[in-house]
Amino acid sequence: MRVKLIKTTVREFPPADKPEVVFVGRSNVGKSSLINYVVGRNIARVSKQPGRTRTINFFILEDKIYLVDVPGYGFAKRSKEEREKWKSMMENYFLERRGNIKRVFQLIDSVAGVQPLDAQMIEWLRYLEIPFTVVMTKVDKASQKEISKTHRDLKSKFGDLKVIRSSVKEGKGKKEILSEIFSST
Ligand SMILES: Nc1nc2c(ncn2[C@@H]2O[C@H](COP(=O)(O)OP(=O)(O)OP(=O)(O)O)[C@@H](O)[C@H]2O)c(=O)[nH]1
Ligand SMILES: [Mg+2]
Repeated sequence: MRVKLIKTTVREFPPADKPEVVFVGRSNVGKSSLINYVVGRNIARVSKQPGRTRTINFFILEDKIYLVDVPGYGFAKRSKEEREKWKSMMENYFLERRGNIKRVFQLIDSVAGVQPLDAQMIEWLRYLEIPFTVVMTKVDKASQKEISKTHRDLKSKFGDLKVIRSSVKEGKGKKEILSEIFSST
């Protein structure tokens, strides 16, 4: 697929002239990896260490859609000041772009399950009325039991949500995510 990085920023966004989709979730949940997998190119930076992505990164897909990679939340080793910075950066981003954001992919680690900050994020997306789809990541690392538990938890907390299961390692979920991107934009 045709994709390129066009902007790395904390508060100055590109013109809102193309629909945009965003990948959010805990630090290390696999946002940047999933973007690379879905577009078939290593364009977003990935790391074993949480906290890799520090800025809001805009990619253009097929000259018509913004894909946005953002820093994750819940990274325990961050200072209070850094957490505050994350919060104001993300609040500013979502408030400024909410009209342009056609879909959020909310990533949830299949093994770790739904954490309090994930639940907060989902509540916030609902409050902002931004459509979102949950992606359970790293299913290759999870047992059948863990996968079902995470899925069950999601349903009991948030009702009947659309949930996509993904693994970058085993190549799962690409078709579903791409079709969600193209049908939302
Ligand atoms: N086994 C397995 N590992 C994965 C998968 N997806 C990502 N990873 C690994 O998880 C780690 C974190 O991946 P990233 O894509 O950098 O995570 P991120 O959510 O962008 O993290 P931040 O930028 O810190 O917010 C890397 O070591 C990846 O190789 C997957 O589907 N399966
Ligand atoms: Mg990242």
